[in-house]
Amino acid sequence: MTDAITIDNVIPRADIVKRSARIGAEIRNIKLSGDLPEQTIAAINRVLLEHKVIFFRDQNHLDDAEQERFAHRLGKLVPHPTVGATKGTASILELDSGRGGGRADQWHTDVTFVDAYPKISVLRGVVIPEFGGDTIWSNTAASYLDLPAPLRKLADELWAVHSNAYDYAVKTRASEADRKQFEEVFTATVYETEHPVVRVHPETGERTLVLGNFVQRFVGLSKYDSQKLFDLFQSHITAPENTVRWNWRQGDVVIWDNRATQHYAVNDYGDQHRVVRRATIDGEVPVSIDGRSSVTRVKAAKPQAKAA
Ligand SMILES: O=C(O)CCC(=O)C(=O)O
Ligand SMILES: [Fe+2]
Repeated sequence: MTDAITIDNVIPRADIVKRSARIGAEIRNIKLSGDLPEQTIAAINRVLLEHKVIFFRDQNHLDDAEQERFAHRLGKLVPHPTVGATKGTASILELDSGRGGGRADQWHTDVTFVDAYPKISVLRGVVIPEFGGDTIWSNTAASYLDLPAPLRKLADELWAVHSNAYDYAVKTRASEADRKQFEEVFTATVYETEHPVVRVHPETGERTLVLGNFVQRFVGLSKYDSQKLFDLFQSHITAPENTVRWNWRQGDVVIWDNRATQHYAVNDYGDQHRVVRRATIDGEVPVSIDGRSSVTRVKAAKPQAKAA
């Protein structure tokens, strides 16, 4: 077999089905497990770097443990810094539509409020509604390249402050009670981290935009100017041409390169139940195009509210 028809001599090209020109491919005929040969893992990683998000149908054989055994082959598992991991797992974060924080209906890159935020997320569809509940990903390398030159130049020089402590009421459509309970856990430790708006991808060398819902403001700009500029950049990132949309079935697994994407879970399934579980792989501290690293400025335990 030659490389012309296979990836790394293991995945036939015919089993890689692109889902849009700029982002997303489905990989067929692979049964994910912790026991896959090293060559297959390397090939999956290569396809991931190229397409940014990859989709696998029919992985109903996976439970939390096997999902993590597979994910661990892609790197070191890391729990969510404030929410932690589901009991008995190293990193699994469950998103349940019936609970606070369970509907990720905002454009974001996972956990950018810390410096070395995760490089890869591996998400499994556990309970999928009959209609709605798709997830959308956007390619932040393609959207950088697609920026008009003056905006690209501006992005190259800008840094942004990311935090997990933001006004949840403004940014989510969840109910008041859900929001409060979630917010308390999610912000038990408050982080503020400065990232370059443009980072150099450590594996591909591509320039990618680092923005999304954890951004509070740009360094050196007022909140007011920051908001307008943020909206402008986000509108380029989320342009439909830079995105791909996945209609989940139970047992699907989706893997994204969290260094080169944002995503949004569409909240259009009403009160149907939806559960997805995410295993997360530790990332590297981002580096700007002029070689400077991201810095965490604040990491502070929030004082507990005293009972009256
Ligand atoms: O619910 C989804 O489809 C995506 C949830 C999400 O943002 C995540 O798992 O990081
Ligand atoms: Fe997410």
